[in-house]
Amino acid sequence: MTIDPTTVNPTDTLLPMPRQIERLAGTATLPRELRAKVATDAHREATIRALEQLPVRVVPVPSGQPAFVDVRVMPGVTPPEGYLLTVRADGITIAACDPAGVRHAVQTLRQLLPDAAFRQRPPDDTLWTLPCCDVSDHPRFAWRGALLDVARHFMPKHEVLRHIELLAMHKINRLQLHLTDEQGWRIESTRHPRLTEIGAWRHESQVSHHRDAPLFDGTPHGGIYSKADLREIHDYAADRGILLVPEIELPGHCGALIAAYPELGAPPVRDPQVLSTWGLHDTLVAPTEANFALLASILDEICDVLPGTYIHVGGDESRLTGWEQDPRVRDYAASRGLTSAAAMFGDFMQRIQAILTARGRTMITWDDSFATQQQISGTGAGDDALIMAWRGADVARRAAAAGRHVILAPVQPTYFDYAQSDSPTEPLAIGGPVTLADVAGWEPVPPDWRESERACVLGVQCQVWTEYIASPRRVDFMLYPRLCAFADVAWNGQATARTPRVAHHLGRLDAAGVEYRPIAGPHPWQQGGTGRLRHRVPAPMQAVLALHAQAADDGRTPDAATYQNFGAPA
Ligand code: TNX
Repeated sequence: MTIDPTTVNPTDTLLPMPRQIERLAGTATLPRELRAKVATDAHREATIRALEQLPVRVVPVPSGQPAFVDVRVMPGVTPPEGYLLTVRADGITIAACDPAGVRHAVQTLRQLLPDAAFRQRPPDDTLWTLPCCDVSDHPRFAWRGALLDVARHFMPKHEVLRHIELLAMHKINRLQLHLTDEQGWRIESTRHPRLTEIGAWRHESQVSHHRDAPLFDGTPHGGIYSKADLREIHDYAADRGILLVPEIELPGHCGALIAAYPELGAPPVRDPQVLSTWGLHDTLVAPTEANFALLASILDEICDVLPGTYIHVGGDESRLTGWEQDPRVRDYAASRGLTSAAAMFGDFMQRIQAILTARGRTMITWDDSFATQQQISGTGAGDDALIMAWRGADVARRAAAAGRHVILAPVQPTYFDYAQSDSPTEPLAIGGPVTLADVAGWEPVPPDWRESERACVLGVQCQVWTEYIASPRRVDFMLYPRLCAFADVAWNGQATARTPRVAHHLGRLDAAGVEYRPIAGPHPWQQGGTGRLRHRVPAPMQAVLALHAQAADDGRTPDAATYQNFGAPA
């Protein structure tokens, strides 16, 4: 299906596309003062807030009085997050089983209006007309996530809030904030102030591609979210139906943490620094009783600030050789009868899980951690931590076959830090390409999976890692429009019409002020030119990943030399 912009029918351009939509004769026009009635007291405030996304003034009215919009929240009326929407010339009804469903219905309504409905200050002279229709809708996946890496490059709070607004527009319902890594620790701590005094900034950043001679910008970079900021981000997201999932990396990707508290590092590091280079590094957090006590205290403080169900604790890309070189770790392992690196890693993750379970939280890890568990126990079953599978469908299927809940986040095609085409007009990127067509054509669960394996798939997630993405403008460029196609996959829009709908949807993004990459290629000012962001041929990521898959399944992480052979980050 192609969408002809001259005869376009808004019901053909929705993104994500609802399950069922029937266009009826006639149109409705929103009154400038939108009288809204909410049947359920419990959800009145949330509903009014959701309706305020529409470009008119919302006036709540008590039951018994005439209203243009009538909202009912009734358990069981749809599957979770679903809604029934009717638009008639004389009024609109929304029925949903939960407040999330109401919000999604309002997002659909907004897309049925002219694109100007997406302006922060909608124009006064627009007639807010929409087609009469019946919509019946609910999502395919319960987990429709987006990861934003604020550790490699800090993004100011107001930009994170704006990012949340855009995710909600696409019915994304999870924001994983990658808050800690080698290159930065972003969370205020009262108990452990060195975490931000030391860990929240680095002297400079690597601006050279991993194939070039190292080049640094000589400019300090950093940033902190105070506890109040984080709580605000959490609440702001929750108001929009998005659950904030903090990611605290352990035991690898911990350079900033170890710079702040060097006693955590294994092998011992004399002058640990927040790293200004990208790629894999050798130092891990050492498993010792004292270190677990410190980690418990750090995680506890984060749990005090963020009430969400899930905490992601990384577990990826940990080169275990670091532990073997540390006598403290050898003593710890001996005291617990741990005889292999894999057993030590499994034990480490279990202890972190115990800390989170005591706080009523569910742990999430990258799939490397599952692969290690599988080596130890043979199955990897019997653990309720969620597995986020980044290395592809094979490891995801193994986790699902073991009865583990899985979130599909494969590099191809959900790594939106990768270049969007192989054209030299694309600016520097860490890998790729991942094209819009790759995303639009993605079927997350391969057809040969068994029913029992499919049932373990919680959902899907896309990621923006920010090694080479230093500003929110660049985040927009990398995310849009690929995120639009991703959102449609996550919700279950019709694959055949996906790309034309994305093209049409760009008008809404324009109105919202999103600096997306045009489908035909980057604007001149979005290209790398001849400067630091000049285009480079990306590393052969499939080969790098195959290497990763093999190494993680063998219980090791590829060493720097192997990486170098691929020209990939070391
Ligand atoms: C792999 S996915 C990583 C990140 C990098 C990303 C770059 C994963 C669990 N680790 O640390 O930022 O690749 O594309």
